[in-house]
Amino acid sequence: YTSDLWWKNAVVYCLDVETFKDGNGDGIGDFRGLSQEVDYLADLGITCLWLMPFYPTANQDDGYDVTDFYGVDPRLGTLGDFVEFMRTAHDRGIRVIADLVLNHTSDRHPWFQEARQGKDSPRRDWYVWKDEPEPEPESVVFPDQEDSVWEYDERSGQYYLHSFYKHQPDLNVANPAVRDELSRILGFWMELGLSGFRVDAVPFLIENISPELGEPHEFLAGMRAFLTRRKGNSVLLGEVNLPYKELLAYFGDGLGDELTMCFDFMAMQKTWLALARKEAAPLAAALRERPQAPKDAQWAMFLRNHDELTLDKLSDEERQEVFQAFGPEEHMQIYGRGLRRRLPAMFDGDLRRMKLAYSLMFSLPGTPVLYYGEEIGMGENLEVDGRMAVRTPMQWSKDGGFGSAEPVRPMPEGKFGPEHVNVIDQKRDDGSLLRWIQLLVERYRECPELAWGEYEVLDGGHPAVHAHRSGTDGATVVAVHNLGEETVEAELDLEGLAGCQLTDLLVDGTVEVPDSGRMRMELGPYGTRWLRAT
Ligand code: TEU
Ligand code: CA
Repeated sequence: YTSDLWWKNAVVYCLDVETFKDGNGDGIGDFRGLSQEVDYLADLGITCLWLMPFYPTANQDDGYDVTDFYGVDPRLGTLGDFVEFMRTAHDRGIRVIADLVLNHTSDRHPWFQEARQGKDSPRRDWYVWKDEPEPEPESVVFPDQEDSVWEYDERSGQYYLHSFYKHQPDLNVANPAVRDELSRILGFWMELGLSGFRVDAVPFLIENISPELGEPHEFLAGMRAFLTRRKGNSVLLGEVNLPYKELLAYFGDGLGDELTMCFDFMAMQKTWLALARKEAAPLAAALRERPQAPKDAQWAMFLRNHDELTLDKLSDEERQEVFQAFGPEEHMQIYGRGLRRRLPAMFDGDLRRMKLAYSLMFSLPGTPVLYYGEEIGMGENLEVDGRMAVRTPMQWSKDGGFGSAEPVRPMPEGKFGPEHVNVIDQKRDDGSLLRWIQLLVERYRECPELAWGEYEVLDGGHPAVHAHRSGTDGATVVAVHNLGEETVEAELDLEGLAGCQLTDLLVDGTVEVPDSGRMRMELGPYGTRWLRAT
């Protein structure tokens, strides 16, 4: 488990500098505030931070509309504050990756302002222009974006492509000059100490590269090679929300020379369906279908993210099952394909079920990615429009504790407000979600076979039981989860472990596998166990 493949069993934590901690009393989170809380993240056991975009921005898509790729949004601090934060994180052994938003810029980026001066602008073909709009995709990504991906620019008399909102014109990545500039951007931030990037909207990024201009995947392989030349063992964590069979190409197929890691959107969505049904089958089926990531690559496992639960891989009726199971209708505002709820609200504070969900996610083969606040069951504010409803300020103490000023962003209220859900209270409570996740992180990091090992989905002997084993020649973990609220008896066929003493990792006990290799165990409501043989 050499460190140069650190991503294989990292524990990634996603946060937005703007909503984490305010260090200068203006009510907006910043790098100075974040630096104050790196110890908190180290105590949690986090090994890698994914920072959402912190570049200068028009701030019309929470930073995913960049106006300068080589700077820091002045609201969040200076480049000096950024470098100081990087040192603070590295001093505690925490790596940092940044969100790389290369599919588009803000329409206020100087490059676009120059390009739209006219058809003969030297920057014109840094973007994608047509005299007539080309065919539209069958659906746009976000329900609140324009329903066309072509916008007519009066000034220069042509349409420009925008895969997302019209204020986000797509860069023309087919243009070699653009690809050179993208390399400069990667190089700049790598020089400032990053360990890689989370790559935004990858399928959209490479869609403009037509085969005659070199394989679209050559672009990703080129990016990976560039990073490796600049700094070995850096990662490209790709947001590729596609079915498994299409997704494999983004790893670089058998070579594994493109994206280092890909989010497992399918397992996330099937996990929610399994949790809704209180049945393991949907998740077991997905994990059995999932191809092994190439040797030096890895799946990134998650339950929540900043774009909400898109659940777009579920059928309409399956999605309704999830919505019905996790939150009273009157509170639920269905946001297009997504569900504007955070995890705890969906369990209505049922701590046992939340703990089960995280034990499942952390034990699934791959690298776990937490979205900030999940570790304390942070709520949402449904009065806030769109995806910003799940991007509320971190809740540090009963009075919020965000900084010396009231946070500019609205806080959650009611039973998920800071008076009920906050870091300080949960640190003091042995039974809290925070302490549970700390335990899961600690055990996960002790068991690299959970991430590296060959895994096999097991028959748990009961519809509500999800079980799988992950092992290498040195160690094996058998993880067993009761997805329902009835006590059940699981029955596992643990061939090869007959007669072994297993360590019960979540309760510090031991159990012995019978000589038959068939193991029975009772699991209480939402009961979960990680059993390790070494
Ligand atoms: O989101 C892109 C995105 O959500 C799509 O990849 C989607 O998952 C897919 O098309 C569904 O099939 C990223 C960021 O996460 C989001 O916050 C930004 O708003 C967006 O890109 C634009 O930068
Ligand atoms: Ca501030």
